[in-house]
Amino acid sequence: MNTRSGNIMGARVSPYPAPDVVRTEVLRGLLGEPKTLPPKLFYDRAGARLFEQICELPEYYLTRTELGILEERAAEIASLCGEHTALIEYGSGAGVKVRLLLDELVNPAAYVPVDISMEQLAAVSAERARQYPDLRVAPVHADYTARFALPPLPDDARRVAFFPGSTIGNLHPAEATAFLHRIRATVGPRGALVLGVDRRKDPAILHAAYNDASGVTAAFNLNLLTRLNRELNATFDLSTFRHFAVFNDDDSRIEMHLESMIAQRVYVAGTPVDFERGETILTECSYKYDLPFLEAVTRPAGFRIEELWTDSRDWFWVGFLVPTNS
Ligand code: AVI
Repeated sequence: MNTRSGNIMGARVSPYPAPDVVRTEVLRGLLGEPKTLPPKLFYDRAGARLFEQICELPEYYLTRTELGILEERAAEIASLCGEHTALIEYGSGAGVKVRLLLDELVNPAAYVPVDISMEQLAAVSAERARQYPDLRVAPVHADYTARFALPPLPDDARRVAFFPGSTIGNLHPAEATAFLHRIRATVGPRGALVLGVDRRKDPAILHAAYNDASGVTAAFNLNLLTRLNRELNATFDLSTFRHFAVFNDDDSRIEMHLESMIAQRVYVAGTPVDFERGETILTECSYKYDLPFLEAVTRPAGFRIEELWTDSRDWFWVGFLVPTNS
C-alpha cells in the first residue's frame, strides 16, 4: 500500500503511505521550484476531520450546492441510468449523496463501493446492505485512482460510475483526463459517469470559500506541516507560516499556499530546506470549470456530456457523461 486514500464521513482519508515513499515525494516537492506538497497528505485523521468542518462552513458552498442538485435531480439521473444499473462509487463515503441515487434507481443490479480504506469499505458496505436489503453490495478494496478489477456483474447491467464532490478538480487537467479514461474503460461502451464539477465563478466567492473567516481551511492547510513534523521528523515552526488561497485566472484554479513569513531553514527527514521570506509551498490546486474546459478534459477521455444539471446560482454542475461512441 502506498498512496492510497479512502473516505470517512464524506471526507477523504489517506492511511499513511509507506514512509520512504512519502519522504521521497515530500522532499522532491520541497526541493523543487516552486515548492509543492502532495494534497493527498492533507487527509490524516485530523485533516479528515477538518475537511468535514470545511464542508459545513457557510463560505464553502460546494458540498451543499451539489447535494441540492442531487436532491432535485436524483429521479432524472436514475432515469438516464436506466433499469438494472450497477452503480460504482469512486471513494465510497459514508455521505448521503449516493443514497439519493440508490433511492431512485429502478431494480439496481449492484452497488459497488470502491475504497482504499478496508475499515471504511466494510462499514459502508454493511450500512448499505442494511439500508437496502434487496441490493447486491459488491465492495472493491482498491485505490480508485489506479486500475482495479470489478467484481463479476450481470452481463446486462449498465455500469455507471459516481464521482461526486468536485474531487476531479484536485487533479491537473492531464491527470483528470487520464483518470476519466480509466473510468471509461471500467464502465465499458454502454456505461456512464455521474460527475460532480465546481464551476468557474466570481473569484471573490472562491476566495471566501478557501480563505474562510473562522480559519478552518487555514488549520487544514497548516495541518500538513504538523503531519510532516510528526511523521518525517520535520522542524516546521507553524507560527512562521501562514495559509492563503488565491484564484489563478489563467489556469482557472484556486491555489492553496503556505507562506513562510521569515527567511529560514527547516529540516525534513534530516534534509535542509531553505525558505526565503515570502516564499510559498503550493499545497493544492482546485480547478474550476467552464464548458469548454470541461469538454477539453472529458472528450479525450472518451466521454461526451449528455446532461449537465446546475443550481439556481450556476455555481456547480452534476454531469451525466456517456462514452463517445454510445
Ligand atoms: C476535496 N476537494 C474537492 C476540496 C476542494 O474544494 O478542492 C478540498 C479542499 N481544499 C480546501 N478546501 C477544500
